[in-house]
Amino acid sequence: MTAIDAGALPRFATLDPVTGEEIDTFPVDDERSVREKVDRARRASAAWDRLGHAGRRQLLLAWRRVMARRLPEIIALMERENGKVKADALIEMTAALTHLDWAARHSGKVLRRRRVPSGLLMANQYATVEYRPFGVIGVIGPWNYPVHTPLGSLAYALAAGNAVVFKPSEYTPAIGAWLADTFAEAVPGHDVLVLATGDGGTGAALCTACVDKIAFTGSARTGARVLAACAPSLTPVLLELGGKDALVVAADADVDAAVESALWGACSNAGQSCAGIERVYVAAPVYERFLGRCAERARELRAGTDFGPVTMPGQLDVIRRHIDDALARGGRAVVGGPESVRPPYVLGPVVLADVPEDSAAVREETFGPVLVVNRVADAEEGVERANASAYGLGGAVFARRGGLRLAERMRTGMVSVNDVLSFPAVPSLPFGGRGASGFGRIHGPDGLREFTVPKAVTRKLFDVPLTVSSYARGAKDMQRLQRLVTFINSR
Ligand code: TXE
Repeated sequence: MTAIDAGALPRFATLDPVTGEEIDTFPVDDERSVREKVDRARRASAAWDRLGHAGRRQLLLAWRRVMARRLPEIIALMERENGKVKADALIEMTAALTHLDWAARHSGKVLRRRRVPSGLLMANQYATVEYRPFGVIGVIGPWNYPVHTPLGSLAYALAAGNAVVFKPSEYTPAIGAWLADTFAEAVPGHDVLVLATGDGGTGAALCTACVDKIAFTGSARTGARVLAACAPSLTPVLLELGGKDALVVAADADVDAAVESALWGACSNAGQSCAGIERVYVAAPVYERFLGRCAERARELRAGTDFGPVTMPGQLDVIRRHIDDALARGGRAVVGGPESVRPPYVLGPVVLADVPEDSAAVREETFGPVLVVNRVADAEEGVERANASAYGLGGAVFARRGGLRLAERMRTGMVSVNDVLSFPAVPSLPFGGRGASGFGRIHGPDGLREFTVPKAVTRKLFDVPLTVSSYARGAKDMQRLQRLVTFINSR
């Protein structure tokens, strides 16, 4: 982020990661301006809530239509500000619009008030549960999927009836501004998507600006900071952090299909996907075949055509360190190597084999087009090694038989069988991880509920001839209650 002092708030520039050219400048929102924006969102939130699910559905679908109409514009901006190749930008927009559509259409069904059984002892109560919006949600977004990832919070939070203050990554503020701009065009008069721009300081200010919940996507390290910043005010947080996803290839797998998926899972979006494939564990009987085919196909892929540059310059140092460390510890570079790292690109996929499990390339998030391929005795051992990670976001299994059983044993929030990265595109599925990958869920019914407070209401329908919760009760009432409890619980 380049600081430029101008006007009341300092401004920062957003740059094209390939040419280094300035794209635009944005204000660095400070504590005061963030607080003002939260107040603004709060003032708008009541009317948004009153619209109800049907009213919001119309407006959110209108937003979806505006974004669809302006698709070429955002794809060009994603290519420019984020460095994505066109295909990656289009895939991201496809998934993002699918989620917005799903959230708009399903919030009523999932969240509206419904009657629940009140039980034998409380049969005189009409019991209902309803999922009410929190009020104002602070969304702190990343740069790697600058539309799809924040929209996983924005669309679901808005559909649930909240207002949102959105702080996009300092690497993609123009894309964040485009989201706010299209919303304002589609939904005039409802100031419920308020943009705050800046770096980590602005994000930190949002955590302490009296929002009702923070939805954060980013690194595990910053996630821990967000959690600590929210602790004193007991502000709840949703944390979507990184991953070190593994693909397990069983001896009976379709090896060619597994190779294609492994390479796409590792290289799409230049490997900058929280749920990208970074490790592959291949059963010994098909290991050499997998590695040979993987090397052949990897040599055909090119940066600039098949995937874009690395968006954040500092990431190239991480990628190079992981490659160097893997080789120093006895791993083999089968395709590419340290020389593949040429700013702003990793020139082609780097395939490393037989990398010790204690290497940085196996343990830490690489976030680049680098694939570690290791041999295991069988798929069971592959799952064990996959699970020996601090992260627990997603993963994949390739097997002709028993794939679901292996998927069940993966210690992650999501798994694809005979495919990769299919779960984020299914809007009714929850997205999120465990361990160092964070907690809470976006997407699907769980993602809608994440932005709500369950509200339990009981309404007394009639008096019963047994007085318990009143001091008008007598000894007889207690005797009858005891008989009743014994009868009910002895069945
Ligand atoms: O993340 P940060 P960065 C991983 C990936 C990447 C690394 C660093 O490995 O290389 O994290 O990326 C805001 N309080 N992922 O530096 O710092 C910040 O302004 C509140 C995986 O981009 O976590 C930005 O908007 N907010 C991940 C957002 O947090 C703060 C996606 C993310 O920044 C803050 C991104 C603070 N103290 C990175 N400091 C995924 N899950 O896909 C910074 N921010």
